[in-house]
Amino acid sequence: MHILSAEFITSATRLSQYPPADLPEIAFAGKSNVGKSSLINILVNRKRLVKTSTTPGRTQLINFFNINSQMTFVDLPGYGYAKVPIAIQKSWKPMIETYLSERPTLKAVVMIMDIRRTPDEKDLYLLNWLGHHQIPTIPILTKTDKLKTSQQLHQLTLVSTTTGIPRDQIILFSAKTRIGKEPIWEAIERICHAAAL
Ligand SMILES: Nc1nc2c(ncn2[C@@H]2O[C@H](COP(=O)(O)OP(=O)(O)OP(=O)(O)O)[C@@H](O)[C@H]2O)c(=O)[nH]1
Ligand SMILES: [Mg+2]
Repeated sequence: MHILSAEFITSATRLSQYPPADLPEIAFAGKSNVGKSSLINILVNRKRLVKTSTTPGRTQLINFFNINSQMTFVDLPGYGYAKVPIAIQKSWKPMIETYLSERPTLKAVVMIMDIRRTPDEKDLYLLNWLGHHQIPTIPILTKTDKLKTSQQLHQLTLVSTTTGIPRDQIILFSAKTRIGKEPIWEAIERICHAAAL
């Protein structure tokens, strides 16, 4: 994908604040601090289109980005960080589930997990929820630069077993080395293309 433009559109918490649903949309989901915003920046070749942070729970709104006037990327707030105020933690579920179930142009969710961790009940809940609602899911294991190749393969097997996702469908990624960038774009373009038919 050749990126000509990548621009912030708006932030939202409620349905009434979403921008018009006029382009195929890809959402990025995962735990707080897992690297969602970093992954989006790499995909669109921008250093700081999306704010990243070492403080987990920074992205607390649904952020919409226009990519090439061709598709919309949506950076979803991360879940599962204990230090986020309880009121915000509680608002996460309805906020995300409303977005995921009510957005007519949503084509796929890029589901990002840390390669060093075993998916927990929150990850599994979201994966099941997406499957139940028949929303295509692109599973990513990120921060691969933190592990040796042999450890990466070990974790890949573990994640595949825990989630039930076949090994060959899980994409290994690193925002540091940029490995996995092309396979993620291919998966996104395949889904957008298929949805357009
Ligand atoms: N080594 C390494 N660090 C990464 C990678 N991806 C992200 N990080 C770091 O992880 C931290 C969190 O990254 P973000 O992209 O802000 O994570 P996020 O999922 O958007 O976080 P929230 O918005 O708080 O939910 C930052 O310090 C990033 O630099 C990666 O692939 N490798
Ligand atoms: Mg973020």
